[in-house]
Amino acid sequence: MDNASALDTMVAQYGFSEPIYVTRPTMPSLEAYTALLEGIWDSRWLTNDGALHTQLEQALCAYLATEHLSLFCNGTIALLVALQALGINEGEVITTPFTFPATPHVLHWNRVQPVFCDIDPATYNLDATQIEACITPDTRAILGVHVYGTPCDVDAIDAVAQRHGLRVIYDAAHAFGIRYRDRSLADYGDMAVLSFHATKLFSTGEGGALISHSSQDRRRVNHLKNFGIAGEEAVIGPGINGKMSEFQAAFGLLQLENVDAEIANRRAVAETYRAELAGVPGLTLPPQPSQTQLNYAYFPILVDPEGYSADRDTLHATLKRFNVVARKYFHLLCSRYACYAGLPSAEPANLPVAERIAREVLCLPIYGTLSPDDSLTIARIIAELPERVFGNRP
Ligand code: T4K
Repeated sequence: MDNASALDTMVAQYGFSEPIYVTRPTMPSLEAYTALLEGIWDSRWLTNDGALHTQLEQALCAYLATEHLSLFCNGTIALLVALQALGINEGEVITTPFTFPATPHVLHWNRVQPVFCDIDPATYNLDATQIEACITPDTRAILGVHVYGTPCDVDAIDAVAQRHGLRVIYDAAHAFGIRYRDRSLADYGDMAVLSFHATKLFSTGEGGALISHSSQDRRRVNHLKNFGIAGEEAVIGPGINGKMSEFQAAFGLLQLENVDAEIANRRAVAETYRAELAGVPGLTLPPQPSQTQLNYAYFPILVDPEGYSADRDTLHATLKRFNVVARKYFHLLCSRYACYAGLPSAEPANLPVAERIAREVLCLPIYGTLSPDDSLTIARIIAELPERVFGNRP
């Protein structure tokens, strides 16, 4: 049988009738949401520190075991405000190229030049041993990303920051609910930011939060996310509008009730993938960091073209034939975007590990409502393709 017919046979056996996306939000009960909407209608209070907003902030502080949390309209504006609140609005900030565009873009919007540092092949996060070599007299901070929820080397980053008087900010967009060494991962660094986008484990449609470490910092953040307004006739600085509305907060309150079940269901999907894909030559399964309670927000695999007998792009395209829409998070590297490619630190030769991971990574579908049968089928497709289709190539 030639490759095309072998693939047709497999698609007939395993293909899905509807697309299976990389993620789907688990929706709360519409009835429960409608009940909260009725309260909003009665009170006619839609945004600006409403009752549900306050309730969600308190509930999140309790769930994440953190004290100083500010809700935001999205994670990107929260990051922008974190930098402003820490006075980082000039010079350079060391960051990773292996992330979503929001991370370097918030630096650009704060007139800060991103300095890309290579990543660790085991965690896909900033390689802490290479940070020091990126420091110049203009360096102000380190902006780490806990990619896929794997903790950065927080101790080593902290040590470098202390030695050089730098601030540490974490883009913890992927890290909701993750505990590292018995503490919320979002609690590390001078400030950290979560995303509550529709594609995230815990979602308010659009939304996010900023975690700081003192009431003073939190007050400053809250002023900055409300145009700098500190009183009826007081504007303390050039703030922005980063507020979360009551509609988002209502959704969040209901999501929070389900978040432990969501993590448990995702964990089952991750376990199915691990069991089925563990022995497949050429595949590297996601990092399993120690002392970490994971949230299973992503399931990134690496595809070594020699071992697997097809490269990542071929697997990605072939999965689409089965209606499986995996995603290449994060290809292109941010250092490859036209707006950053001219920076000396963006030179691909400086970032060999990030370049390879971006070439090989593929995030498989994972979400709480993905059925055990469907995750098993996806794993079987990936496991059987080399022998049944790719291995047949002349
Ligand atoms: N830092 C990092 C490291 C991040 O990953 C992100 C966001 C941020 C910062 C910024 O945080 P926010 O400002 O967004 O709060 C998505 C998300 O838009 C983005 O939030 C997220 N990271 C990134 C990893 O993924 P796209 O362009 O891949 O999304 P999209 O629309 O292609 O959606 C992916 C799949 O999700 C769809 O195929 C189906 C499903 N989906 C999506 C939406 C929007 C749904 O089922 N329902 C939906 O409403 O970026």
